[in-house]
Amino acid sequence: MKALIFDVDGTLADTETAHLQAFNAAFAEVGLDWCWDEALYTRLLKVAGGKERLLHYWRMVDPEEARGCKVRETIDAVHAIKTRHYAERVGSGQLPLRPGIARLIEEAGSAGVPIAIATTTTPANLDALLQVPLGQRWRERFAAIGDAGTTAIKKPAPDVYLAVLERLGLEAGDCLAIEDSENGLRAAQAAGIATLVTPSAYTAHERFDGALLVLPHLGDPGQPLPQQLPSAAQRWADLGALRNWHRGTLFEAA
Ligand code: XBP
Ligand code: MG
Repeated sequence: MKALIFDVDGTLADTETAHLQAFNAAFAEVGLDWCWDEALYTRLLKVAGGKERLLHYWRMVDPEEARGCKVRETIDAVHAIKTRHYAERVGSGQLPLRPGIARLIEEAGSAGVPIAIATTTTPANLDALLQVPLGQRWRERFAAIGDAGTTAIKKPAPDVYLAVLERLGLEAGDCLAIEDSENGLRAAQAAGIATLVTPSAYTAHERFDGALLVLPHLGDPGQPLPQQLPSAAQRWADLGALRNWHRGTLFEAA
């Protein structure tokens, strides 16, 4: 295992409630009578990408209007407002990283293992989410960053993972992806990358066939996983455990 590739939303942090609130704040600000609840948003999350999600919903509620000439312009404008609201919600670090994320980033840095990001979210959201927990110079810690600014075609297409592999100069078989959703798992699998899934509340109901392993989260010494991990002596996923799982020694004696 030569590199770790992290998804962002739902994986680095449980961000989707903040995204949902930001979408609803944008609808209110522009006077749209749309208001998404968690049940609807959970369904809409099957469409990766906020702009794509907005168009999908518009076509659901008003197919005729969603064919209008100003649709693209309107979606871009609403999404820009949503992105501003999202930054206001997460920009001062009120959204913590999920268990084990900061630890694994530190472990990889100390071991000289490159880490990367492969996300469908808007680049500005990365700065808002990561500049407090990982510091102002957080970008320097990642060998490659693939996001909605670098890759237009969203998950479950493999494009963002293929772009990150190219930037890393590594083969798919040399990397491990960490994801939270079925879309993300399918994107990484389509790129040939073994994937560990840590579902979020929004994706716990999804199917993760073919995942290397599915865990509630990565755990930390202070927040151990409820059960012993395969071929790991402790109840949190550290670099050694990821290496074993990537190498395929999932169920060797610990
Ligand atoms: C999850 C997504 C994103 C976010 C919203 O991204 O699909 O669209 O829900 O962010 P990830 P935008 O690949 O990190 O799980 O509105 O900026 O798209
Ligand atoms: Mg995700």
